Amino acid sequence: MLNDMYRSRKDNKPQITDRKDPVIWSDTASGSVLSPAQEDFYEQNGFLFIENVFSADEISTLRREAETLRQEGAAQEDTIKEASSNAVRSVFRIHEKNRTYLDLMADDRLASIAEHILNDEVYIHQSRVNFKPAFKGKEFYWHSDFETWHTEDGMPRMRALSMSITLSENTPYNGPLMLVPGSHKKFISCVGETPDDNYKNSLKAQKYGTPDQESLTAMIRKHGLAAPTGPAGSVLIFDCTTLHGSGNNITPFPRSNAFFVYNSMQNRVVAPFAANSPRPDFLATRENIRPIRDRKVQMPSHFKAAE
Ligand code: 6CS
Ligand code: FE
Repeated sequence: MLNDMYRSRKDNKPQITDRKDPVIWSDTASGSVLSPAQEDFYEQNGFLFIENVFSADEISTLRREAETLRQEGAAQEDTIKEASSNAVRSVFRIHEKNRTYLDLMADDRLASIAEHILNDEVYIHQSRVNFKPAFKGKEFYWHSDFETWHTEDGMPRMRALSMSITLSENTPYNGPLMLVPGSHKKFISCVGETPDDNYKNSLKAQKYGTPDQESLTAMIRKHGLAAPTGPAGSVLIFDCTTLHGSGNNITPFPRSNAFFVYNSMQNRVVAPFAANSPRPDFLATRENIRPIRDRKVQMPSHFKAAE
């Protein structure tokens, strides 16, 4: 068993410890696709919001394909419904089910940034569309993605990041993703052993692996909150450990975002650090891990390619 550098869900009280990994793994002076100011902002805050990365035409294609995934997914295990309605909350492994999203994951506007920050070839640990539908889109409570990916998926180090592509306008009103700037420099351990098959509940409403209110209050009092908003076609890049969450969407306007989680090929998942068994492949790629540039990344035969 690899040394557990980030203990969580094993003790009866929470602990805030320092991050043991770099935020930007490459020498920031060398050939970055980000400006020095963008690099500095990301290193210090643990996220970076870039507006208007994709054109209106590209976004309308992405929205059309997301709608296809939403309708097709209805009865599949990788489609999660809201707890309080039949509305679709998330569809996972979009890069395996749809040619448009398979191409998007390797789009240079995304992949080259991930490869630079993680200083390695990368693969997709997880992909999804979170629909946060009008009126019915429910919260994603405060959490650090890495705490779950480490304890339940077996991700060893903090050498992964998420890219969220806004498929609809993210406004201050329709449940924008909120982040705690600078929280990625600390690791908050959580209390409470992981129940078996936890994902069957956590993807609807996360209860295990969420920071205690005292730690959250301390972090938010110290660092404040940010809720980047902007037009469809923007990209939010955030470190695997940055604390984030989002509230209910009670407006008539959906807040649908596509997410790709890029993980370094040197940080492939091993056995879970605090769960009895690994989560299914649609949540954490485990079989057939290949760099995204290896275009032989085939869609599994059981998914038909989008036209
Ligand atoms: O458990 C996970 O992997 C997912 N849960 C949340 C709330 N964010 C990251 C990821 O989608
Ligand atoms: Fe998350």
